[in-house]
Formats: sequence, structure tokens, C-alpha cells
Amino acid sequence: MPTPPLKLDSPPQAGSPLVINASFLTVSLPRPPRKFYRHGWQSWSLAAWTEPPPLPVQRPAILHPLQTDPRYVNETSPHSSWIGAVELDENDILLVGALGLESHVQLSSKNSESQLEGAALSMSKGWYERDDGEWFIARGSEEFVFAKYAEELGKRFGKKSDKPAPRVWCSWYSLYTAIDEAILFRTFDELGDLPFDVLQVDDGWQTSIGDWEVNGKFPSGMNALAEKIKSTGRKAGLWLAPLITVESSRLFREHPDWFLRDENGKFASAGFNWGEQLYALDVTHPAMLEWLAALMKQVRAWGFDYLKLDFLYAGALPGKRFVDLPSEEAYRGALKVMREAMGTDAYFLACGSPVLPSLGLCDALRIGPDVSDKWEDPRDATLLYNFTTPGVRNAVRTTVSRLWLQPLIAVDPDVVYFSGKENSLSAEHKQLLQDLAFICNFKATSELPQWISPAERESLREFLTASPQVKRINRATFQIDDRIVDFSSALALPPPPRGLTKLPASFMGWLGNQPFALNLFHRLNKSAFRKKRQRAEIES
Ligand code: 9PG
Repeated sequence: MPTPPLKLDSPPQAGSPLVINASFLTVSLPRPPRKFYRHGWQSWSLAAWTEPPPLPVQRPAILHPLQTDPRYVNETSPHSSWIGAVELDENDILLVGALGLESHVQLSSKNSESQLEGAALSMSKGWYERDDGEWFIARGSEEFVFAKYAEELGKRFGKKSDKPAPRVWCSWYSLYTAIDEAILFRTFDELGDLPFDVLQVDDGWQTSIGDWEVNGKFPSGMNALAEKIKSTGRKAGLWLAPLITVESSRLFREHPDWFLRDENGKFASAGFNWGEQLYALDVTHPAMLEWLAALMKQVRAWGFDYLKLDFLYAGALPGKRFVDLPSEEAYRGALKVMREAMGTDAYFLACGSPVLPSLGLCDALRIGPDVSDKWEDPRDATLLYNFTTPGVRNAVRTTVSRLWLQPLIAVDPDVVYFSGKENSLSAEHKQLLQDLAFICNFKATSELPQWISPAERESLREFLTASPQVKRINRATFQIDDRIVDFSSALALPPPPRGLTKLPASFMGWLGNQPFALNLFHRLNKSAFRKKRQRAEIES
């Protein structure tokens, strides 16, 4: 029997957190909050302290399953996955956090009239999708409430792995999908004695998303690729997106019964990427799970010991499954299957992953959107109001807002850039990314050695060998050795589209929803990546 809804007329006293059971919980706030902490569902979804009113719905809608929790994206009250917090006053934070899966926190008003009058929102509510579960409620300093919440999560989801975070070179942010055997072999040689622990091959080696076999650009095969990396004295890393497929994959054609369906029995959308419609695997289907375990074993047998498993949100999307499990529980089951099959000695980085359901089962988690060689794309930020797309500002904002996860899991902030070639970031923004890596204690980079000057190569070496003392001063400011680093320029959100910008905003929202436009965009990108690859050849 689920417990009846629970109402707390006042929050707990500062310094005395509560853990209680309820399917539905409301906490009356002693005063209107100044800010709301929203926590996006998966790695790329926005996490930030924002003004209390709801934010405009991000666009385009076709990408919602890929970028947010599609069930709550249209919510008109500020919504947060598993955990929410309000700032009542300077350093007076009230945190409401679920200690179980399938749970949400929302800021709401007592009645809709007060909202219409513009009065501040005055209640925090939390609920579980099914049955009831535990809630953690605490009031106090920001540091205190988040640390205590993390402690309680650790007791329930498992501890942080004791593997040290490796220093990673990853192929994505240089040539994207335009990788091939020749350029990677050469890169692995030219990285020379730079102190990387892992060289990780990203998207571009496979036949198709869903068909995890080597493509024609790697004629020597996967064993040889791993072998080449290992011959340089590093561990071999590989990217794959095992819980998703593109429409044109053989897997999708051959096993239509392995895919998640919606209420009407149609295939549920997992978003749109690589110029195609994406579908999610049904992570409860026994035959699919066998396939998944075999895939993990295959990757290990090829010789890869560091696995970046991406687009994992697909395993937790809402829909009809072979076994009727709550979606996040189903996802967690698939993560267990993958972990068991790959072995505990593999380093497992989860990306594009729902946050709470991944704790305790992987070694590291990407906690923000991708970086790029741009600070911010004005089209995405101001017109589409979308903060999940690649860019330094988006990555810094969400990552800094999720550092409270550090006691629970290694947090990956994505890569740092050093090169002036093929990159238009300012020195300040590059430094901000370096500092982000320091505060996350997770270091990765992606550049081709021929793009970096001898001086840049030395900065990269220094970065990889440094282990600065990091101290958080407040939400936005850190002390890194004897420097004070301020991330506030990244944390704020631009104002919602207003007045004359509403028209181009609607048009971009419409255009971004058209598969033909996304496909065209994909092809343009691909050709730009190929040109970059050609330039890399000429520079040799
Ligand atoms: C490979 C890449 C890299 C990268 C991952 C992931 O919102 N989106 O449309 C979206 C698409 C791709 C993406 C992130 C977000 O990138 O984070 O490091 O591995 O896949 O395709």
C-alpha cells in the first residue's frame, strides 16, 4: 500500500535533515524562494540555479527524447529530476531529494491565482511515478545540504569506484566521425610521451549505430586498433551507443521486437541524430539482453578496457517493454548486465545517461553537454532556448551545477582544448575548460598532435601532470592553488526570447523539427569533418 500524501507545513530546522517515506510530498516554504535548483534528467540536460518562474520549453521538440526527460519537458512549473532545491536567502537552502528512482521535484504555487498575480511560488513538491519511496529533506548551507544528500544516495546506490580517473585522449573533438585507421595510428604515434593513460576511439569506427562491427575505414580490424594503442603503453578505449539504433541499421531491420514501443504500439522515438530517426532498445527483452552482454564481451575481446557507453538515456525512456518495469529500474537492470559482461576491471564511462539510475554501476559519468570550439551558439541559446547542445558555456554551466555528485562517482566534464589551429576559442575560455577539468579532477583532450605548437604541447603536458589544490569558495568561485577562478560568466542563462526575437525563435523551432533540415545539417557537418581530415593530411 502506498503511503498517503505527506505535507510538511514547515521545512526541517537547519542542520537536521529528515528522511521520510511518501509517494507525494509537499513542503510549504517559509518565504518565496529567490532561486530554484533544477536538475536535468540525463548528462546533457540542463542543471542550474535559475529564477523561480518556469523556463520556456526548449526547442526543437524532435530532440526532446535525446536531450531532456520527454515526459516533463512541457511542464509549466519549474521541474527537476529526483532533486530540487530553493534558495530562501543567502546561504539558506532547502533541498528536497528523492532517494529512489522515478521521482520528481517541482516548485509550485499554493493556488493558481497567486501565480497569476505574479506572486512568488511558494511550495516545493515531490513525487514518485509509482508507489512510494524515500525523501531526503534538509535546510542549511548549500554545501551542507548537497553533501548530506550525496551521503544518503551513496548508502543506497553504492560507493564511488576506487579506480583513479585516467587521463584520456579522445578522437571526437578533432575529426568527429571523419576518423580512419591511418590518421589514428599516426596520432597514437605522435602523442609520443605525453602522459595519457587511455587513448579512446570515438564515433566513426562502426558500420552503423546498432551494427557494432568495424567499417571499411579500419581495414586492419578492431583487434589491431586496440593492439596499436596498447603498443604505446596505454589502455585502449572505445565509444559505442549500445542502447540505441538508427532507422537504417541492420539491427533495427532484423529485430523489430527488441525495440521500445509507445502507447499505440508504434516505435517510440529516441530523438534524431546522425541525420536519422533514432529508436531505443527494449532493455527488458531477454534476447536483446543476451545480445548486449555478448557485445560487451566482444569489445573486451577486441582488447578495449575503457568503454565510453553513450546515448544510454534510450534505455530509460518511457514506453512499453517486454517486462513491465518502471523505466529507470529497467535501465539500471541493463547497466548491471553490461557491467557484469564487461567485467569490473573495465573502466566504464557512462554518457548521455540518466544520473541517479547510473550511480554505483559505472566508474565515471558525463555530467554536462558536449564542449565545442565555440563559447555559445546564439541560435541555440537565445532562439531555441536550448542549453543541451555543444558549447563551452553550456558544458561549464551544467557541470559546475552538478559537482555535488563527486563523492558518488567520477565526474567527466568533457575535453579541454590547447590548440590555436582549427579552434576559435579565446585563451580565457580555454583556460576555463582547463580549470573545469581541475575542479572535476578528470582530464581529457582531443586534438591532433600536428595542430598544436611546441608551446601548446608543453601546456598540455603541464595540464596532464598538474594536481592542483582545489577549494570551492561559493557556487561560482573556486580557489585552484593560488588562483581564484570565477565561473559566473557561464552559469547565467540568457533571457527568454521576447518581442521581435519571438518570430525568428518560432521559425527556428519549426525548422529544427523538420527531419530534412536536420539531415541537411548533418550532411554539411560531415563534409566539414571530411575537409578537416583532408587538411590534417596536408599538414603532415
Ligand atoms: C559521438 C558523440 C561524442 C560525444 C557525446 C555524444 O543533443 N544532442 O543532439 C547530442 C548529440 C551528440 C552528442 C551529444 C548531444 O554527443 O556526448 O562526446 O561521443 O556523442 O556521436
